[in-house]
Amino acid sequence: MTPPLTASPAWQALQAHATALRNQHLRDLFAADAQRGERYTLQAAGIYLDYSKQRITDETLRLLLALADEAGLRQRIDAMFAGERINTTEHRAVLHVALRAPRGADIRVDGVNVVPEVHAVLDRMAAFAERVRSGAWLGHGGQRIRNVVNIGIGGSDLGPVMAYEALRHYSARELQFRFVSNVDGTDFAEAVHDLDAGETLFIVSSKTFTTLETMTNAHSARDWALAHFSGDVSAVAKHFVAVSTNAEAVSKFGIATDNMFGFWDWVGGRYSMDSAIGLSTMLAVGPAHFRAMLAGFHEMDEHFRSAPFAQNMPVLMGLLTVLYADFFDAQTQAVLPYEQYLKRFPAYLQQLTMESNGKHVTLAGAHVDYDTSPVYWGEPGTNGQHSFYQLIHQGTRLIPCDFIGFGKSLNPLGRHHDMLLANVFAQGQALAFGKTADEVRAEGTPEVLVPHRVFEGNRPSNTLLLDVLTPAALGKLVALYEHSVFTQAAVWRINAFDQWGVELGKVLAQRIIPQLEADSEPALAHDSSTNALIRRYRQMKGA
Ligand code: G6Q
Repeated sequence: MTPPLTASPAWQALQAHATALRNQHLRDLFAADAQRGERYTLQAAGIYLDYSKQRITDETLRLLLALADEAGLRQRIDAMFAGERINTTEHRAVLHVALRAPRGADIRVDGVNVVPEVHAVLDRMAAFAERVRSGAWLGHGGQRIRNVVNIGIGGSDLGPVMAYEALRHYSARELQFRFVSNVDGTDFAEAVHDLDAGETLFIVSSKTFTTLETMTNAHSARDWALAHFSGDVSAVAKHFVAVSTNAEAVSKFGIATDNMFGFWDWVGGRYSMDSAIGLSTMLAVGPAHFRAMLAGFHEMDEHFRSAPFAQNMPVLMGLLTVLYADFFDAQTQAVLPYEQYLKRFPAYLQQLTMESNGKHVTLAGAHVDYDTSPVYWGEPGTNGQHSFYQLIHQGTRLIPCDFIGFGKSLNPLGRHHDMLLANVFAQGQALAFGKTADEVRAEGTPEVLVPHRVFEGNRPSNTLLLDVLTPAALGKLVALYEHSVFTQAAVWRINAFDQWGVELGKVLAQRIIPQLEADSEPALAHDSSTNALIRRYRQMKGA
């Protein structure tokens, strides 16, 4: 029997090593090695990673790599690419890598090559996108489509929103894009407030086509559109398309399967922005840019699959996350893109990382006795600097940071970009090296203020540099984090591809909905708090 992770030789060795490591300061590590800032760097798929400001030595890296070997990471990677059903609790293969495999590649599920199907859907999406973008696709009343509203939630929303914002520079400006996810009616009402239904296309994006929020919004959208067309249901065909794996439910809703773009059960929701779920992205940026994004994803996939672990960027980043979560007690991880277009990237990553690795049992069902995913969070720079960075610099918690910067701006404007990048470098520097009491005193600071102005430093960070935010660069970046998450899960022996934790609340809500809607006072048998809240709400709404 395999010993528990915490009893394994690699884990134990790392634990012993980390005790000494925790007392080492980055100032000393840099002082001891003039080459450190160049040695602990890596270039892969056009991304430059500087991890020299991590609290590591050669020995730490050796032990982390041993942990990856012991975890069977190589075999896990091979199993994913081979289409094995590594999502064991749902008995599914995990093949988002097939979504971006080039035409002609061969990736099999149960002996069937899925790549031709992937490209067949991409081709249909492209033909549709071209028709809408060129104005050949007309609304029911003969108007050109000017507004695209994606209705979806979770994995069917966060990727599309993030990618739309990230690639806005490349988008067709004559089309407006809106995203509706929340079951709060305000989300839908505000999204369509100023839109003309005659020139609006809805994409109902739902893998299952049963999700409460999405179906509720889709029905409201249908009502809203049909009100414009005096109830003429034939208008649905021109104003609604679906992205789903559930053809039956799609046609029941009234969307012809001709207007449905499919995907497969081996694509997890949070790994689906590069499937047909990315239809809004393709409508925005066009098929060529979408394919360039897929090529970027693929380049990182190939790097992850083939690079030795010591030079494997997602592997190193994943292992560093494990190091801080389990050996430095870091509770969170900040992702700080210095690129305005990536403003929704942290929100996207929250689902990717936390829904994947927020797990408390191993693949075998045993309760873990170590921490799994940290909380991921962040905001685009430099805004965060004027807000929560205070805590990162001088608070009591260790928060590893990923800084993401680009060599060129898509909107070069005077000195802006140099100032932006100066801030990236300055923040990493301040976090790592801080400012000692002697340095503070030397500036003439009154003694009483010295402790307040000391920066302890020794706060770790990665700096990721890319050339410019292209569709390909976005693909590379997303794949980098996907595979970092995969690496973490392999070490933690958890299933990164299920999400049972979102089920309970959904089931309970289904029980409560009729109690809120009932005409007469329902008999309630919940706990006393839930009972009282339901009664109070019924009073508030005047039931
Ligand atoms: C993602 C999750 C979840 C899912 C949504 C929407 O990995 O499974 O966020 O994407 O619940 O599901 P549907 O696409 O089925 O509506």
